[in-house]
Amino acid sequence: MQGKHILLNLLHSEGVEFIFGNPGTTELPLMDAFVVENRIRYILGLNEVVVMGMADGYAQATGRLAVCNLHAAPGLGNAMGMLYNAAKAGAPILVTAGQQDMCIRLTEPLLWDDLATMARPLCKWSFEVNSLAELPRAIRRASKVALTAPTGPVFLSIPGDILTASAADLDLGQPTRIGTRMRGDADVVAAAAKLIQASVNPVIFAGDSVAKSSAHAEIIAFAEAVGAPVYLEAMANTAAFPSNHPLYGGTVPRMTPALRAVMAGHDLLISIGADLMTQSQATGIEALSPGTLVVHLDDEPWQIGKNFAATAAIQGDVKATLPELTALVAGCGDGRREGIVAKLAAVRAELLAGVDAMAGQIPLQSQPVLKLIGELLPADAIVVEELLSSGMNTVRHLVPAVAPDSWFGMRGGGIGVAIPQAAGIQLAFPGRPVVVLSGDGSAMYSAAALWTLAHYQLPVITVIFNNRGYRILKQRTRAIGGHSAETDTYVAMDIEEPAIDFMALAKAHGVLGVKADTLDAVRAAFLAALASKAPTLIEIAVERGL
Ligand SMILES: Cc1ncc(C[n+]2csc(CCOP(=O)(O)OP(=O)(O)O)c2C)c(N)n1
Ligand SMILES: [Mg+2]
Repeated sequence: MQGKHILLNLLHSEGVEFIFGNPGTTELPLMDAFVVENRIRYILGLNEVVVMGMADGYAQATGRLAVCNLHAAPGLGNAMGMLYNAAKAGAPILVTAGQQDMCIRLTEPLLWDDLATMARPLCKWSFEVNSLAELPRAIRRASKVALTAPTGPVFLSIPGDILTASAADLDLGQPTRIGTRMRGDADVVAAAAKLIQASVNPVIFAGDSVAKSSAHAEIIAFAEAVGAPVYLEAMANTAAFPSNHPLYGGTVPRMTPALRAVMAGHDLLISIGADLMTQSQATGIEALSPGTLVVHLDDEPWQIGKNFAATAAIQGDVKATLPELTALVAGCGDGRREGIVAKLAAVRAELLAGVDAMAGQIPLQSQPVLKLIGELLPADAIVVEELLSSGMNTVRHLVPAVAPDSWFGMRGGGIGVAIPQAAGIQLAFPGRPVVVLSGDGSAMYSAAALWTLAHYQLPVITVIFNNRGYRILKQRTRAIGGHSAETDTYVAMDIEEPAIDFMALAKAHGVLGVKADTLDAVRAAFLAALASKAPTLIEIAVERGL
């Protein structure tokens, strides 16, 4: 049997459903094998940003192994930004790249480079397969490593002559899966419970590990027992805590002064799988005030105590570990829970009243649009959010992020990921509405993903909040208080002259385009897109002012 068929057999036995790819000469034997392959589907992206973003979306939303196949050094190079995002999100992806044949490697042929070294900083394991005989062990190991907590991308470089070589009786081996429900150390859990009981005003930060562990019931029971507000981690990605729960407080700001304001008055920080604390810029102020006690539970030991000492440091799976901790602190929040709920409700009511007060404005403000979309969103929808200035810390108050697999957004901060991710997610969940909320600037990094939506008839609704520029960068430039702030001039942050013609862009890629510049038009366009079950791009002109 030839290497190309052996590779597909191995991937099939690892449970792989899709290979997201963009082919070149080094992948041609594999593409040839797909002519007779009917178990795994090859999904074409028109560039590697799209390919890697799709694999990321699929892997995050399912927790299953995604495979992407890139073309030699330039293909891997193009994918690196999205591989960075996938690594930050811990997405279990087997990244493969076709390599030039081993017999000419030494001559440094076109498109060749040291692929394993290129990928290594962003992957848990990175290796170039050197013979067909090595391939089964390499695929088995790579798949296991990607899916083992903390999950994440791995990389294999596969020279073309491995795919064309033949082997008669190669032992393909079997998959290995390490059980994921690791319980934390009981002594440390008991120590954490003591800290929580002694705390006067604890606060909980929730992160991706909660959603990955499907631990909503467990974190809700814990938060209610402790009687503490729950915020999502700074680069909030998943719905780590349901945004419609009365103890939901919002997302943690990504700038330390604002974060310190959230932390004011709290004597204990309990991180349930949240990273402490990804900031988007240096401010010269530490995220936590000195002496703040920290309880940290995560399956990722690297994150525990990484920047701030954890007084009680528990390595374990959230779903498996939290019930024990909850049992030990039962009732300790009874005296304060109602007061906290009332305070959070008042903050939310004020926010919503402010949003309603903006509802009549034209050009539309983003927040009333988001609130409307939140009202129209079907309960089983999956949102992929890349809104920047149009979303910031309030988006989940307006568009509910409820189920652990219902929301994905910007874990790594490399923009252009949302439309590709949505394609991968829609392939995994064909029956569920998938909605992208994107800035105009972000969408342009991977607009070619629209073609994939059209080609495979993936009914993703892509909503573009078009303020014709990089508004968040203007806001941040103004904040540094230099020439831009003095003159209200921002260099290279407008997308005008020409403005992007999103209707033509949609049409060029085979996607229906609709413009909606009033709330009524947004409602009509969104409902029509949901009903049509066809990929649709809705462009909404929103406020440009800072
Ligand atoms: C790959 C990548 N390139 C550049 C940036 C820097 N960047 C951050 S936000 C932003 C602009 C986003 O514009 P848009 O999506 O229109 O959102 P807006 O700020 O207008 O709300 C840019 C260029 C980035 N984060 N990632
Ligand atoms: Mg913009």
